[in-house]
Amino acid sequence: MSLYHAFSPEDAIAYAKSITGFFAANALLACEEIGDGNLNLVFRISDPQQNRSLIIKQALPYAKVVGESWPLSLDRARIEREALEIQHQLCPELVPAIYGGDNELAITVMEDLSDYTILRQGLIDGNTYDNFAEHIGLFIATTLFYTSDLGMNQQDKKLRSARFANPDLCKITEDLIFEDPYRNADNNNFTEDIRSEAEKLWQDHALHLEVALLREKFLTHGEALLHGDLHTGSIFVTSDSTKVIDPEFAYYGPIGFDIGAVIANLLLNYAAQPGWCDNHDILQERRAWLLSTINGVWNHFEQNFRKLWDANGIDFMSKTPGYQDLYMRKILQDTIGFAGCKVIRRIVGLSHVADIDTIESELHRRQAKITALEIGKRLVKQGRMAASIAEVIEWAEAAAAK
Ligand code: SR1
Ligand code: MG
Repeated sequence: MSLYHAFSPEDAIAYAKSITGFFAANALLACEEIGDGNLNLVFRISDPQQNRSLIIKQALPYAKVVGESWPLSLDRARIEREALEIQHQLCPELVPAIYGGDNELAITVMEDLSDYTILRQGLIDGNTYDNFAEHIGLFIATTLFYTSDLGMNQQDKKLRSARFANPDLCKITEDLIFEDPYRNADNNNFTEDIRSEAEKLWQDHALHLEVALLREKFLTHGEALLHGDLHTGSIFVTSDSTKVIDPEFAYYGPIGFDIGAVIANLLLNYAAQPGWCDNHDILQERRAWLLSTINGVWNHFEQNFRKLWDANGIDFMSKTPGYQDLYMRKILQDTIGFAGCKVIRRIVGLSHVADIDTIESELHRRQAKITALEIGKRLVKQGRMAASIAEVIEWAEAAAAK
């Protein structure tokens, strides 16, 4: 019989007490469920007297955002924990510590980051994080290089990729990002004031062709062990530290997908800015910071990835002159295309972003959606021809000026 049951706060406290050595045996523990994502329960268990705390994350057997009609495999908790362990080993400063877990209960026990802010909320509040681009560029380059055929034994990689097949969560991405926004799907979710824009997406065959090519890459290009859902809600920040969480969508996929996720979410915040800031100069400053951060994310990723390749590339053929440049160009183009898809899905698809949906003014909210769609479509349509990240900056500025 399966041990699995969805935890109550009391169950979470009992489990936390059973972890040897973390809390004192007689500690009076408090627990709150703080999960605000689409899929899981998240408990924070603390001993206020000793000022010690930890997080227990538990997968539910269905998508919380929709309900029991959308079953999901509990094995995603194991996948998330194993991905976190690999990422923590590669980037200890940039990933929370993992204290343990249980596959049958679908839980992971990890470091509490309550003194950090979720990057999405920090950006909505108008904060800027000057070390973020460097940190996330390093995280992406290191985790993707050392899990790819360039940086790890290629037979071990094949065995590892089998442990990260993750079909249920890949299906969510395949449907919600690469299909539903381009047809009149039941799962779509958009306001009536942008219906005509949504309908344009359904008719745009040039756009569909590019999305089909990107979808094919997502389905077939197992380049590296991706985080798989690297939006600004999966990243904790302070002014000088960054921690990446939530890799439950981890699987072997195309490298540009993770970089595209970060860039897409910075662009969504960029499109939303007039809804959060009515001072023209401050608005321009924030937008300039977002664009220079996008530039920085790509440049830090590229520099680190090339450096790792030159120093630690594992095989003879990957040192062939010219190969690295072509590879990096392909990643850039994939990154831009995936970023475009990820922007579009957050406007018309099932799951949105608070950057836009919580803007108070209806007028600004609508305008943010229109600007985001304009940027997203351009990225998807032109990504395959792009030669530099500067083009993304140019297209974002052009859409915002309309
Ligand atoms: C049904 S899950 C919807 C979205 O939430 C996650 O964060 C992923 O982005 C997924 O697509
Ligand atoms: Mg998540």
